[in-house]
Amino acid sequence: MKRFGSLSLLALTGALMSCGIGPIDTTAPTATLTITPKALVAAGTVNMTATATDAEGISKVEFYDNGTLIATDTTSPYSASKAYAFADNGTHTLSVKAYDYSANMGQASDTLTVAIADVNEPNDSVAAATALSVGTPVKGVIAGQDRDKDYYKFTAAAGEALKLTVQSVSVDAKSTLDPYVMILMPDGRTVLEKDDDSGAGLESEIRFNAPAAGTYTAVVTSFDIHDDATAKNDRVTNTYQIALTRR
Ligand SMILES: [Ca+2]
Ligand SMILES: [Ca+2]
Ligand SMILES: [Ca+2]
Ligand SMILES: [Ca+2]
Repeated sequence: MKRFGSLSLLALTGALMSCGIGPIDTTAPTATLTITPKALVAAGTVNMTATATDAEGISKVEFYDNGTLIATDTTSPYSASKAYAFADNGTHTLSVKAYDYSANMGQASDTLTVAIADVNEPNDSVAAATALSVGTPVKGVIAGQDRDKDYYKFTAAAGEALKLTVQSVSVDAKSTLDPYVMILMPDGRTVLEKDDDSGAGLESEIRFNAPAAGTYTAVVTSFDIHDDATAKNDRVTNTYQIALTRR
């Protein structure tokens, strides 16, 4: 039996050699990944460059962001790029998978930190409020300080029927914010209305009629900061969108 087996293997090897097919490749390619930059504090593009080597040659290199395929490159130098915006805040594992012609795969990865700042900061007082107009939503984040509050100002006519919403996961599935919002009268002190979760899920919504013509202020923060005078809630993933509409 042994003799028969080795003869068989010899015959098979001979047949493969005569067909011009070499030994079966089971060695995975080696890969490296370089990402530039490794951290983003403003919206921008990240460039990924990979090297991949294999005795048999490389058939393709795939680029992934948190496990999602973003690009495939079949020619060296292997590269890809991706634009990141506010809603991408958080940690991203960028990785490459390099394949040879026998489907062996070698991989490499690195970490990208996206912490894009709230462009409306500092908006921590009535005097520094960001302008908000009907029909034009504004995006922000409760981050950058232990107890961030974001102030927005808008004008309303007497009796004007309006709706103010502060959405978190509805507009950014990765948002960690449980929003809380308060509307101040034109004196900048008297609270007209406040809301925690009248919107979808934990999101805030206030429907109101402006009692008088003037400039009102909306103050956005997290429920934690509102509820606990010592709570700290500083996360780049505390993203939200504030919007004012007529109803
Ligand atoms: Ca190989
Ligand atoms: Ca903020
Ligand atoms: Ca602020
Ligand atoms: Ca809430």
